[in-house]
Amino acid sequence: MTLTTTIEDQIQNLTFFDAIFVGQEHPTGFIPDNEPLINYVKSGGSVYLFGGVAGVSSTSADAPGEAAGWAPFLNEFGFEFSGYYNLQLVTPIQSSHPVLIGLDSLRAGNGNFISDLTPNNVRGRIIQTVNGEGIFAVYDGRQDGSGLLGDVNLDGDVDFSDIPPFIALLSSGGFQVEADTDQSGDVNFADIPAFIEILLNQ
Ligand SMILES: [Ca+2]
Ligand SMILES: [Ca+2]
Ligand SMILES: [Ca+2]
Repeated sequence: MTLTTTIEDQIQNLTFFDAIFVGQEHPTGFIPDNEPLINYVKSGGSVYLFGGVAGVSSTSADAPGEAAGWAPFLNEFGFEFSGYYNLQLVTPIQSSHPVLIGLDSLRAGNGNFISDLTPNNVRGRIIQTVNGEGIFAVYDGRQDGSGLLGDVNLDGDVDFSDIPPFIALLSSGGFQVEADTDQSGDVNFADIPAFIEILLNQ
């Protein structure tokens, strides 16, 4: 594991890392060029981005600046940070998403809430809320696709032609975001009722 506190230098050479944990630099408020991070994710890299860094004191807190600084990266994957800090500390976890398995609660610490700008594209989505606001979100870029729930054959709409690939996926035990209709983080028989409901509502 490589720990660096100089993101200015490292941001241009990300392929060196297996995964990246990154946020605004403290206390300078520096936010690196988002473009290398976007390219890193698109080429298969994993990034954990945290918000709520603020400055050296509450008087230098700049939540709108922090939200704006990460907007290119977040917008690329359908998200945006709120322009204020949420005062949220310990968050009870109800999510069944795999990244949160085994957790009853998770301490965040006064960050920016996160919104999903593309509710019809579940490749990027909120996985835990607090009072209706997004506090943790994921973007799953393992495969290209529409991100439309139920569109298992990835042709941009949901119809009966999505049934055979859905059944094939159930049999194979594979994963695809579009087939995970109950948004649990895996594809299994529990996804059948929601899949049928989506089909019938088309
Ligand atoms: Ca989305
Ligand atoms: Ca389809
Ligand atoms: Ca599921």
